[in-house]
Amino acid sequence: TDLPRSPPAAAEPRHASPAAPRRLREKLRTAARMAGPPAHTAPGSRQQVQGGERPPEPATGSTPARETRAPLRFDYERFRQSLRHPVRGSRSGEDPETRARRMKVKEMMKFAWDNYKQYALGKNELRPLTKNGHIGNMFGGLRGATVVDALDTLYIMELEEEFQEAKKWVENSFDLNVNGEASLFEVNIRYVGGLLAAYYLTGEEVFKSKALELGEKLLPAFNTPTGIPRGVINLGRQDTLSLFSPCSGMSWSWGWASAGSSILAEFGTLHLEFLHLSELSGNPVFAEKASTSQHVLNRIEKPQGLYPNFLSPVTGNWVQHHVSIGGLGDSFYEYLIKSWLMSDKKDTEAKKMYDDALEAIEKHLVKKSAGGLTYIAEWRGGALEHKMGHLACFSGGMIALGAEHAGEERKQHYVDLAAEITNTCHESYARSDTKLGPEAFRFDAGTEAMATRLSERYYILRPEVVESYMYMWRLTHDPKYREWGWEVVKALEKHCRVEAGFSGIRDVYSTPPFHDNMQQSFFLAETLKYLYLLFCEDDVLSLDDWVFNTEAHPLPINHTNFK
Ligand code: DMJ
Repeated sequence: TDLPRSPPAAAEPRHASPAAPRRLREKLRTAARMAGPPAHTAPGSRQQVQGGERPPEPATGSTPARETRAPLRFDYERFRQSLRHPVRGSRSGEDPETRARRMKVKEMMKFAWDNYKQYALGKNELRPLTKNGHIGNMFGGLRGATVVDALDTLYIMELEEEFQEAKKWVENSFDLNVNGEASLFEVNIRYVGGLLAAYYLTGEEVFKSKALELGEKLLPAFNTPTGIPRGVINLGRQDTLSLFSPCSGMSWSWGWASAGSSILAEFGTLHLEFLHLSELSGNPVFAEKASTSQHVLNRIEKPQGLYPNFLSPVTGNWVQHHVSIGGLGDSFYEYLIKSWLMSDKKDTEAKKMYDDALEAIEKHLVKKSAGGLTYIAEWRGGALEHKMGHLACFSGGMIALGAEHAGEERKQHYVDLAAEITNTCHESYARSDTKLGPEAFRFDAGTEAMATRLSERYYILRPEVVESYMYMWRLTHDPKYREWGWEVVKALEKHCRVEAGFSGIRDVYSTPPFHDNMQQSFFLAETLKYLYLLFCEDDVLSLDDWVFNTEAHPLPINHTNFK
């Protein structure tokens, strides 16, 4: 999802402990299988307890952060043996054109990184026109969003020197001792996801320990009556609450979200990362927290089978009936199918929720335009808005991924649906002057797949359309997806590349474009990674071994039949 970047309006009181979720041990059985012997065996040993104040206690819904230290030593070598393909692939027998295109994307990544490093290292994002850094207000005082988001892409592209530069920054300069208001969602998908992926790819302990430390700081957000987290969290340590940092560890709802509600795509986009935090730490608390949201959502009544975007973390009721597979809803659906895949198809609750949700979406929201383009509309309290956001274009890829695992009788249907949606998103690019797509496009008043409002004409280097090309390529091997990806590369080079990096543009229908002076961190994490993978063999970050979190950070599938 993508949310207004504003601080919370007002603090609300911190709530009592959530209901304890069930099936926790079951979820962690897989984790234990991949883990080696405990790092310390003496019961009640103080060694692993931060601050050495008291021994670890069994995790509960209200476990405070300092009790989540790792009792297990994760067996990294064993994990590597469980992979079915070499991470960076075998690279056999490819054609020279595909290789050249892949190398071009690699060069773009190097250019984006080098400029970030030169002008903005340690800030969150690069401003490529003014050649300085941007901090923003989403990450609660954390810095280096671009470094953490870029790590795995640099590694996969074999940009070794640049990867070492990024790693060195994480080792020496990445400070988690901050005390500001952060988006739980953004910190999770970019920082926790980026660090976890970097650890799984390289085995470097620094990434694991930073991911676990940061994960602990997010836990107070879940202290609500339902266990559904609030959207904003103060990253200061709860136990250092004082006159000087009175908000440490407190959480809020976004000021703009109606009636103190939490956002579906925010609290529904934690599962992949949090299960891995439990797997690496051996502490079930993370998995418990994420599973609670899934169980609550499974149980709650849904209007016509659809999931509205706003839910009260206090009452557990829907707050507003706005349904969207784009912003505010998007990655919730994505995490259902990926949770099932990541669990080696054991999390049947997630799979059923995905199947049912997709059926309801198809029944109520999927439409065909007069010109024959399939799109997914939005739903506001019963009325359809015939609009698709750029964010919603990830759904072609998601449906493609799910199609592979649908029953034989549904498989072709979903392959076709995924192809049609991806085609529509491609049209939104093809119909613009820059060959890049707008933030939102509409199907009304004779308009098809084009923005009708000035405020929806911008492109901020988003990945969703090329993400779908990548999944569709892997599913069908239809060469048109590589051609479409190459069109995007050319358009980025022509309209977004500036002297010191890549910039978003304000209007995709006007050339030469006006630049927005922002190189978003997700451009390095996602857009360039998906483009690169589009020109790779399928065994590079194989979908047999990995799921991508919503920021394109690869997290491993827990192969349960591995001996
Ligand atoms: C990214 O941070 C993630 O893909 C998120 O799910 C949606 N918004 C941006 C990219 O557009």
